[in-house]
Amino acid sequence: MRIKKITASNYSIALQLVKEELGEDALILSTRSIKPLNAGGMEATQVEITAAVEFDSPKTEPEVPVTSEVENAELPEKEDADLKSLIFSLLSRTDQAQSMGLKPHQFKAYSHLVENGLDKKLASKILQKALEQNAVSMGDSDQQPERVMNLMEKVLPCKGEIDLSQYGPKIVAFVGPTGVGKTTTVAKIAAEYTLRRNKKVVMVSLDTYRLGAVDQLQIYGDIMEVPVEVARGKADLCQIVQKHKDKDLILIDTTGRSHQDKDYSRQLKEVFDTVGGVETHLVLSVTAQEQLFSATYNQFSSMGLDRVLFTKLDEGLIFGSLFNFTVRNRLPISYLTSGQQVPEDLEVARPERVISLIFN
Ligand SMILES: Nc1nc2c(ncn2[C@@H]2O[C@H](COP(=O)(O)OP(=O)(O)OP(=O)(O)O)[C@@H](O)[C@H]2O)c(=O)[nH]1
Ligand SMILES: [Mg+2]
Repeated sequence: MRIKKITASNYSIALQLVKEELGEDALILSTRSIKPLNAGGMEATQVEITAAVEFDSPKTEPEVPVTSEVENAELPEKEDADLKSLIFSLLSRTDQAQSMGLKPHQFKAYSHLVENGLDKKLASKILQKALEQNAVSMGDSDQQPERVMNLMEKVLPCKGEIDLSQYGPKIVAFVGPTGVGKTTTVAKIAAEYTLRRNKKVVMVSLDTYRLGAVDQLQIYGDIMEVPVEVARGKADLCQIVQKHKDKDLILIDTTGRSHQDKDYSRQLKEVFDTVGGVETHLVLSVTAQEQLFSATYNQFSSMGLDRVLFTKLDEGLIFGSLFNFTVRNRLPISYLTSGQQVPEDLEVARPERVISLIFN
């Protein structure tokens, strides 16, 4: 292996020099900004890239002078990190994968994961882990997708269906942004437990905010012959829970609110704390931007979320964001929905299903 330090006035020149000096396969080991020795505060900051190449490749003489030994004063860490991320984005995907220590035969899997929305760092970690775990046999690139899929299945938290094994009624509330499918999902779950499992279910609407919200739930209730209650606050909800203490499952539908409504989760928490023992499922639509997932998580996390439920799989294009969100926040997935039909388009989340979505 040949290691070389290249110094230049900016990263794009330095990168060009690395390629000229060490060839296209050069691996970037580190980058930093430096000030030349004796810089009296007037001279321009330079950048340094340390790169390596496994075998010597043909090189051409650089057009810009290269210095390899420069005593230096480093820039503040944040600035250095920004520059590193800038240079990282300038690299081709192959270079990026190489700079993360991935082997050539892992590039394909890495690219596939990233194209399907997986966070680059997570994708790299998964592949590195797969390599560690299969250090001997990993050379067999044909089997790599299965190995990576198996590993991803193991780290993806899924908690399965609502568990009714506890004594007394199970209370489950569904919270999340507007229009993600909370009410429809409540109806689907009510139908599953009433019609298919013969359980006693009640649906409660905490949504008195939006016109027609109660009617929407009531229509489902009438069709399925499942009672529907409306709670206007914590006292109402306590009474309803008391009234239905003989039921197996109490499903609470809530108003959708924008992630900017910071006070909303505090209000809901107050209501649920008064009732006690409420399991909370955050409902997210896979059609939303990943940034909205994070903003919504920040909005609701203080109330104590127990599960995440993803809707509108039928409208989604790429599914890496499910993995990113769930693994990052360690919030287990409960259900997935993939259509408007009640109760058909509901399934209990299983890791292999989510991972197969990512791998198409
Ligand atoms: N394609 C598709 N549409 C869905 C799915 N789930 C719900 N919908 C549709 O999404 C729209 C909104 O559904 P709602 O259940 O009213 O959503 P909500 O979260 O209760 O909305 P708000 O109460 O206004 O916050 C409706 O047209 C549903 O039929 C799904 O899995 N796939
Ligand atoms: Mg609703």
